[in-house]
Amino acid sequence: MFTYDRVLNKCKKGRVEMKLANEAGFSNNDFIEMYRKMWQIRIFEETLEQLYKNGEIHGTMHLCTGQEATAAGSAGLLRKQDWITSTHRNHGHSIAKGTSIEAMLAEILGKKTGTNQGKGGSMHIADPDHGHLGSNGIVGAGFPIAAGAALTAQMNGTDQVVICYSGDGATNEGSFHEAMNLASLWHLPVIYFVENNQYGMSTATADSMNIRHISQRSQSYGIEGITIDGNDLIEVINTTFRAIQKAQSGGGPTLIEAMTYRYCGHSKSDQRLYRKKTEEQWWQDNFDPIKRTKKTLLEHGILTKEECAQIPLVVQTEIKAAVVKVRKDPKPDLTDLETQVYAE
Ligand SMILES: Cc1ncc(C[n+]2csc(CCOP(=O)(O)OP(=O)(O)O)c2C)c(N)n1
Ligand SMILES: [Mg+2]
Repeated sequence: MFTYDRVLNKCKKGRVEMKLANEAGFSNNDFIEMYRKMWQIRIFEETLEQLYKNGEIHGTMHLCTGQEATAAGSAGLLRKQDWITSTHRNHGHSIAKGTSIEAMLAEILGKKTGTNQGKGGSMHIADPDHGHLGSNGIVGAGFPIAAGAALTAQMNGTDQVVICYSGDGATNEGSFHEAMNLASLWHLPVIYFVENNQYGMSTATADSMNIRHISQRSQSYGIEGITIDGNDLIEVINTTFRAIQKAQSGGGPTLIEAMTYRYCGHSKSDQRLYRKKTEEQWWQDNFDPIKRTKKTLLEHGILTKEECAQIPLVVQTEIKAAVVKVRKDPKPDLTDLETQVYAE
C-alpha cells in the first residue's frame, strides 16, 4: 500500500520503493520529471491557443489545461511497451506517454513531419512507437480498442498493460459497458481511467447520470472502482501504480474515476455560458494541479523556489523553438493524399 507520506518520506531519502515491472524505482528525479511534464502539457496547450488565435490551426481542438495531473501521473508511469488509447482531449496523454511535442505540433499544424504525417490533426494523434494506439474523435470508441489491446497482451503472455482514457460523458455510451463486461470476464490487463472534468460538452455530469460516482459503475461488472482527486499528482500516481501492479499479476481491470476540471471550453467554439466564472476561479484557486505539485516539491525539499521557477521557463523556450522549426516544415504532398489512409 503506497500512501502519500510513505512515497514522500522515501522520496526525501533519495529513492522510493515504487517498482514498475523490471524498471528502476521511483526517485526524486522521477517526481521532478512529472512536474516538468505537467508544465509541458500546460504550455503546449497555451501555445496552441495562441496559434489558433493567429489562424495557424484549422478545424477545432480540445485542450486539457487544468487536467495535467491525471495524464502525467498515469501515462507517466507506463513503460514504452505499455499502451494507451486516448480521446479527442488527447494532448496531455500523448505528451505523458512520450510522444514528441514537435511531432504533435507538426501534426496539429498539418505538416508532413507530424505524428500522422499531417493528415490526422489534433483529434487523431497516434504514435505506436511509444505505445500510443491512437486518439479517437468518436466518444467511447477507445473502450473496446483498449480491451482488444489488453487481450493481445494476455494472449502473447507479455506483462504489458493498457490505460484507456475517457471522459465522464463517455461512460454513458454502450461501448463502455460492453468493454467493462468483457474486460472483467477475461481478467484483462486494462485500466479504465475516466477523467471526470465535470462536463460533457455543456452538460454537467450531475445532469447526465443518476449516480454520485462513476466508479460505482464498476460494481455491475465485478471490477474494483475508485474515485480519486485527479488534481493531486501523488494520489493519481499511487492509484494508477496499484492498478498497474494488479493488472500485471492477473488481477484484471480497474476503473479509476479521477475528479478534475477543464479550464477551457469544450472546444474552440465554446463560450462556457453554461457555468459561472466563480466556479472556474474556485477550481483554479484551490485545486490547480501544477500549483499543488509545486507546493509538495517545495515542502519536501525536492526542489528550491528558484529551481521550480526555472522549469516552466525552460519548457517555454523548448516549445517556442519547436514552433519556429515546425512552421518551416513542409505540408503533405498532394500525391500522398491516399497513402496511409486505407489498410494495405
Ligand atoms: C459517439 C459520439 N457522440 C457524440 C459526439 C460529440 N461529442 C464530442 S466530445 C463530446 C463530449 C464528451 O464528454 P466527455 O466524455 O466528458 O469528455 P470531455 O470532452 O469532457 O473530455 C461529445 C458529446 C462524438 N464525438 N461521438
Ligand atoms: Mg467530461
